[in-house]
This record gives sequence, structure tokens and C-alpha cells, in this order.
Amino acid sequence: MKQATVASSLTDADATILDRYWRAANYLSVGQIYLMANPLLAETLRSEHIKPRLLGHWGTTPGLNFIWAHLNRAIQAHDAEMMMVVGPGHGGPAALANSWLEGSYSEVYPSVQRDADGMRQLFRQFSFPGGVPSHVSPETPGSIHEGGELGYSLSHAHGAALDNPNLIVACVVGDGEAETGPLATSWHSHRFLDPASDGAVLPILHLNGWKIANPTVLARLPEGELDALLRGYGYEPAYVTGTNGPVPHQEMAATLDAAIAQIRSIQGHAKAGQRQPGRSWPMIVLRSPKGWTGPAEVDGLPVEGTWRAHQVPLGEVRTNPAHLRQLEDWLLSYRPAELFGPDGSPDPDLLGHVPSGTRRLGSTPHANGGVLLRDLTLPDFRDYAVTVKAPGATTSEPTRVLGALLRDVMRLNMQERNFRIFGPDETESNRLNAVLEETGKTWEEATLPVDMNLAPDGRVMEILSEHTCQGWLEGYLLTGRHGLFSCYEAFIHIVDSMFNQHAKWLKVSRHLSWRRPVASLNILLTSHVWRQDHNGFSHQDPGFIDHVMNKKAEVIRVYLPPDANSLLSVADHCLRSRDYVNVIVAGKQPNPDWLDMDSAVLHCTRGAGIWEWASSAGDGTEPDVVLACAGDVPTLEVLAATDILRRELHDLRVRVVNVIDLMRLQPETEHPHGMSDAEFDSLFPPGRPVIFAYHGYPSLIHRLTYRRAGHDNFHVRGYKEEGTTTTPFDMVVMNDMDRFHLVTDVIDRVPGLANRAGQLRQQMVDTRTRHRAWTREHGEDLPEVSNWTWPQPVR
Ligand SMILES: Cc1ncc(C[n+]2csc(CCOP(=O)(O)OP(=O)(O)O)c2C)c(N)n1
Repeated sequence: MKQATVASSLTDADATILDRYWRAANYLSVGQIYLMANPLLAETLRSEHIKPRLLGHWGTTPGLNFIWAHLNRAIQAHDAEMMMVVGPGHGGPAALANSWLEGSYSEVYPSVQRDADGMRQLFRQFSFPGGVPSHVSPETPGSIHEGGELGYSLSHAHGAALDNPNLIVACVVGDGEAETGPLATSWHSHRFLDPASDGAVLPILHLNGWKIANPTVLARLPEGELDALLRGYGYEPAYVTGTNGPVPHQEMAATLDAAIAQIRSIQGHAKAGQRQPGRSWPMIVLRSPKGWTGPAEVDGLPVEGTWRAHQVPLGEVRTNPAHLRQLEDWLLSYRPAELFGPDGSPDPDLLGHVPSGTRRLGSTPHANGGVLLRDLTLPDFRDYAVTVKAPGATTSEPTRVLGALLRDVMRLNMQERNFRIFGPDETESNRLNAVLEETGKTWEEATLPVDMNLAPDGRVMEILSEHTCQGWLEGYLLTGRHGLFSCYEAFIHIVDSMFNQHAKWLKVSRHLSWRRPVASLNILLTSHVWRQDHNGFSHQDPGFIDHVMNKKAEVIRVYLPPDANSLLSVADHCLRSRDYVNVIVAGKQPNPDWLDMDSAVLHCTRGAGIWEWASSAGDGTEPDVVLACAGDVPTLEVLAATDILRRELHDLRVRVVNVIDLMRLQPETEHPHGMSDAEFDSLFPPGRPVIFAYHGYPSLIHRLTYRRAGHDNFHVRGYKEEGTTTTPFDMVVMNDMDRFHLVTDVIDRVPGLANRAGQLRQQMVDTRTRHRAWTREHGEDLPEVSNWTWPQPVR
């Protein structure tokens, strides 16, 4: 096992500076957890100086401070551009302490200066009502990573490193965090970094041995097994263990020096055209006690180096005088009088290894990606339009059409290198193949002659881990670039929780004036519920939309384009947008082209509107019924139902409304896209039945419209968890969203219609029966269904 070589350039004087800096950061961290007054211990500590609620995590913090101190030195020594991703982000005090020490904090928050009053505020605001969260959060300068939900540090770090050839992202991975699924799979991420054109990630496994209440798996592995595991992941681990003294400054400095040299060597070779497939990347394993430098024992129980150090080691400081004295001793053990002047400012000497300006970890522009963000160069999406001579006269595969647009987005931004597409092995399955005409799929490992479209600098990133795809893209966006994640609709649920965290990040960031807007997270959901015929029930789930709708309206957009041209228009809009999560649900199977490009643009701009060409109720006549639809398959069924109604019930006035932007259904008070009641009532006249065919679970439409005057008349059909491997039409029949059922719904809901449309109703029921028998006998849909097209004008 490789121990760090101690041949570092670190002089004793340098080691002292680093140690003083570390002590200062530790002091500031403890101060944040406990103190709301008396920050410099100018007076004897009293209980009124202590916060009433002690909330924070000490255990991981001193290790993070140690790493930060050493990264500072390495940045200077190697003239390196670095950023830091803190996996154990519950160690918020560390990030805040360091960014305050280095001056980054006061530049962003001028009210918290590097003086005694600033220190008091830094302490008081931490985990305090009206203050800042206890975790690394959007409020924390220098971070792109909210460490609350563990597991995403390495994928975020790699996303940040992509297309940033000069950047080294130091990524602290908690040994507990390393037990999560997302983190475990993301060890492979370096296999997708091109050493010639991307930056590097330096993982630092923070092996402090414990989680909240348990040992960590990695810390208890025999050393050789841990080493073999990490080597198997493609790393060359170097261990910093403190075997040469109580505080391993020499080892850490030497190890960092060696790691940076190794990274530069790998990159140098690749840039010189000598790629080294299979070459290991460096990583560091820092074995240190949890709660390092904190109380060894509390109330007779061991704390330092155990799980008891995880949160607040001394829990009763306000009420227990012994705890109060112990806290004071603990704080004084850092000898604050040697570290801070009487005015509270840090002694300039201990800042000797802090880099300057934007090289400071708390000030790197990469962690405020909007500062670096450049607009994408976008082609005119209208140039990719399918020709529509009449609604429904032709069909196309919407995502295939989109692929051509994305190919050219790729081409036009090739120089800028700021656009990538991510997906779990589905870019081709999702029919976005055209992008592969312009770029390959990223692949750094060995290739075989049979492989296709793989390239070390490819810009389509595929790994069969939705977590890693999402994490890479988030890291890429938060460092100022653009991208798209395409995924099977059912499996996007795998990243429900990651989406949550990103949406929360955006929600908070939008209200921080110093954080500049970043490109939106664009999620294209295809291979959707209605057309997963060959995969079946496991692949049928439209519930991600419901999940997304729980998040703040200001950051959420959901689009259901009904055809190819509307998908182009929506995609163009999403690629230009900032600070949102855009969810686009669109099919890949042949689908009627309803709208020519001009109509598609108009319709997308409206977000929801009457399709007058399909309606039989013109202006001046109130409709007897509204047939509404959202989603490509529901639109098809609604139009087929409308066709039947128009043919069979001539005097019935039908209005067809299509909803592309789901948010339009909400009241304007709830969402920026929401419609006023007047506008809503003009589409859906109160008192008239609305038969609504919706792509997903019906309850969502009720949730969005429950405040509207006409809500009692909304009857929604959608997916009701009936699915299997069957024909496309059988899927809609199983869920009662088929055209025949929609017609019976109309007959049942329009007052008086049942009396005169009894025969038609019966015919509809019979056709469903016939459909069932036919599919079971022939294995395909009734010809009258699969061959149906919207009636074309007679020429
Ligand atoms: C996904 C997830 N599950 C559970 C938690 C609750 N939690 C917070 S900290 C922690 C232990 C983390 O251990 P480790 O990553 O080793 O960090 P450290 O020991 O350095 O604090 C747990 C389980 C969480 N934050 N995220």
C-alpha cells in the first residue's frame, strides 16, 4: 500500500503557517456551532453567550478544514486552478470558516467583515433563525454542491471538470457517503474524463471511520481490501494517516504535490497524443479521527475518534457548567489570541498560503457558473420543421426530428465546448441519433472494432446510471454550461431525489443576488408510458410530472408537445432559459403532425389553446362539450374521438383544447404561467363538461384546476396504473383513455345527449369489445384504429 512520500517542499515554517490556519478554521467552526456572542473570548464564557439551540456537525469539520488549508497551499505551489466539492456537506461550518478566513465571504456578504463584529455575526447566523443553514448550501461561497443529501459529490465534481482543462476539482468523499448507491457508481466517472480536453477530479476519501451512529464499511475493511477496491475503480490511492506525527501536514502536502504532478503528467501525455488507456488517476485517502481536535471525552465517554463526535459533542453547554468550562477549554486549545488580532481579523501570517482573488476556493467563478455562462449559439429551430400541409396528413417521430436540431446545436457550439447530452445508454433508443453525426459518445477505455460512435472527446455522455448522468449534468450546468438529459420516462424516478435537491438549489440561488443565473436543467422524457409496448408494465410510469409539480413554481416547467414541430419550439425555448428545471415529455414513435411551424410557435406561446380546425363549435356558439388533451397520445385519442363525434352527431358543438404547458392550468397566483380565471373560463366555459385526456395520472389535472369555476365539470382520463406488454391502442383502452371511451364520456356528460345517442354509445362499447377480441387473436390493433387519420380536406 502506498504511503505518502514525506519528501515535501514543506518547510517547518510552512507547516507552522498551515497549522495556525487550521487552528483558526477549527476555532471558527466551533464558534459557529456554539457561540452567539463573545466571539474572541474576550470575557469568561457564560451561558448567555451560547446559542439556545445547538445545531451543526462537528465530526467531519476539522478534516475538511485540514483539506482546505492544504488545497490552499497546493494552489499556490502549483499555480493551479482548483475548486472544492465537499461531499460531507453537513460540515457547513468548515466551508463558512474557510471562506471567511480567506476573505471570500466578506466580499459576497459585506455585512460580515473579517473583524470582531463580523466574526460575531458569522457565529450567530450559523444554524440560527434568519441566518444560514448548517450545511454547505447555495448561500455558501465557493460551492456548487449542497451536501445535505449524501451521494452526489463525485458526479458533481466530474460534471464541473468536463471541458475545463485547467481545472482540478478536489472532491471530498465521506466514507459514509461512499456507501450510497449514487456515490458507489460514480467512482467510474473518471473513465469519462478526457485528459486532453477536460479537467481532472482529485477524490479525497475522508476516512474518519464513522457515520451518525455506526462505523463505516470502508474504514473497517482490511487495508489491503480497501486498496484493492480503489485500485479496481481505476485509482492509485495514496494514504495520509498521520503515522509521522499527530498532524500529518508533511504527508498531506507531499501527497497533494504528487497527485497534482500525476494529474498533469496524465494530461500532458494525452495532450501530446499519447493517451494511456487504463492508466490510474491519483486519489487521496485521509484517515483521521472523527471530531479531530475536539473533546476527547464528555461525561466520561469517548468522543473524539468516535461517532459521538458527529454532531454537537457537548450538548448541554447552556445548562451544565462542566460542559461550559469544557467548551471554553476546547476553544482556548486553539490559542485564539495567537490567531486573531484584538480587532478580530486573522493574523496575516496564518494567511500566508491563501491564494488570492479568484484562485481562492471560496471565490472561484466556476462555483458561480452563471458568471461564466455564455449563451448557446442556436440554429433557427424553424429550419428543422416538418412540412404540414394539413393537420394529421403526415406523421413523424418527434424525437428524431429534435435530434437534427440537437446535432446542429452541438455543431454550432463545438468551439465553445459548452453543450453536452447525457443519458443512460438511450440516446439512440430515444432516436436522437443525429447528434452522433457531429460527435461521439464519450469513451476513454479500450475499444473493439465492433464498437460504434465512441470517442475520447465525445460530447454525448452515456453511463447506465441515471444518478451519474444527472449528477454530471448538474455539475456541468452549475459551472456555467448547457445540456440535456434524455431518459426513459419511467426510470427518471431514479433521480427524483436528486431533482429535488437541484430544484431546491435553484430556488434558493434565485434569491441570492451574487449567484448569477445558470442554464436550465433540461430533462427530455421519452419512450413514455403509452408507447412502451415492447417493454411493458415495468417501463410504464408517468409519475415524474406529479413529483416535479411539488416544487416551487418559479423553478418548474412541464411541457407536453403534441407533435414534432411543437417539440422543436419547446426545445428551443428550454435551451435558452435560465434557472429552471424544464421537463419535456415527447414520444419517439411515429405521430401525426398536427401543427405547421407557424401554428406550433403560436400554440407554444399560448401554452394552451383552442384548436379551431378540429372544433365544431366556432366563435359565437358556446360548445356543448370541451375535449381537452395534454400529451401526444391523448391528443391523438381526443382528435379521433372528435372525428367520430363530428361524423355521428352533426349538431353537437365540440371544442378541442390542447394544453402543451401544464402550468397554464394553474391560477396566475400559483404559477407565473398560470391563466387568469377569465382566460381559463374562455377556454373551458363553466357549466360545460370538459372531457380531459391527460398523459399522466388524472389526479394532477384536478389538483391544478380545483379552484376554477368549472372544475366540477372536469372529467379526466389518464394513466391509472393499467399496463402490460401489449399494443399501443390496447394501452389506452386498458386505461379508458381511448377514443371510444372518450365518446361515451361525452355522451354520458352532455346533458340530454344520452337520450339521442344511445346507439352510438352502444357502438362505442361494442368496438372496445371487438378491439379486445381482435388484438387477442391477431396480436395487433384493429385496422380501423391503426389506419385512422384525421379527415383531410377534399381537394
Ligand atoms: C442520502 C442520505 N442519507 C442519510 C443522511 C443522513 N446523514 C447525515 S450525515 C450521515 C453520516 C455521514 O457519514 P460520512 O459521509 O462518513 O460523513 P462524516 O463522517 O465525515 O460526517 C448521515 C447518514 C443523509 N444526509 N443523506
